[in-house]
Amino acid sequence: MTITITAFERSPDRGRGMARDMRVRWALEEAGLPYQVRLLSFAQMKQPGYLSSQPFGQIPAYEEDGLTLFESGAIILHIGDRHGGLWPADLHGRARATAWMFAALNTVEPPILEREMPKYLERDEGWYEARMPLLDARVKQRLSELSNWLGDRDWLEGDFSAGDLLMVTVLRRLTGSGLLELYPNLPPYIARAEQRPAYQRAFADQLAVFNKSEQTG
Ligand code: GTB
Repeated sequence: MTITITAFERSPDRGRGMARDMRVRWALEEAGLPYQVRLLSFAQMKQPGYLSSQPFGQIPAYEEDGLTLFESGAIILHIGDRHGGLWPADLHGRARATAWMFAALNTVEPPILEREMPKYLERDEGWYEARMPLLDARVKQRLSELSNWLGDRDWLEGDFSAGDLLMVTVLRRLTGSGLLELYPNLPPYIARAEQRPAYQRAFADQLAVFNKSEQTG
């Protein structure tokens, strides 16, 4: 069994682990699976050959034993189903972890991305300053609800699961915004996850790719 994922040959996040290969790398490390990485330029991601693996020309894509997958959430569901290690063995435990995976991707991530995009793309628009408080408020609403659920738990449900893995990768997008710190249990939650050996290995590996790309120009 050989697992191959795709990633940026030079990540625009400069090795901060914000791109979506990070969550797949982390899941593979949690599951104890070795994997290879195929590095792609932006131009290669848009080639017909790659679009047959990832229809939207994005990273990550995933290959294993003749199966090609795209969408980081679907990839992580597959890793957990096929190899274990990402949620409890019982059906209810899997269902609860899956609910949190969808919550991360479908409920918490969208307002975070909606807030982030204008910062890069629409800063010069006349409405930018007026719109940001509204986008901040939508993020804060979700963070407040998440913080209330988490309370003094270590993880969203009992033990660490792929729900936490995805939630933390989503929350990390807010690093430096000052919003996470408004909810005192969220920064320690993220820090707990980042201390996991599997996270640290995944982070180091993606950072090494970026550092190498800097050296080779
Ligand atoms: N829903 C898909 C999934 O979860 O797999 C989304 C995949 C996706 O958005 N991939 C991005 C991509 O390939 C990279 S991760 N973009 C190229 C394109 O669409 O042409 C998104 C990302 C990029 C950069 C930063 N950053 O610089 O901080 C963070 C996240």
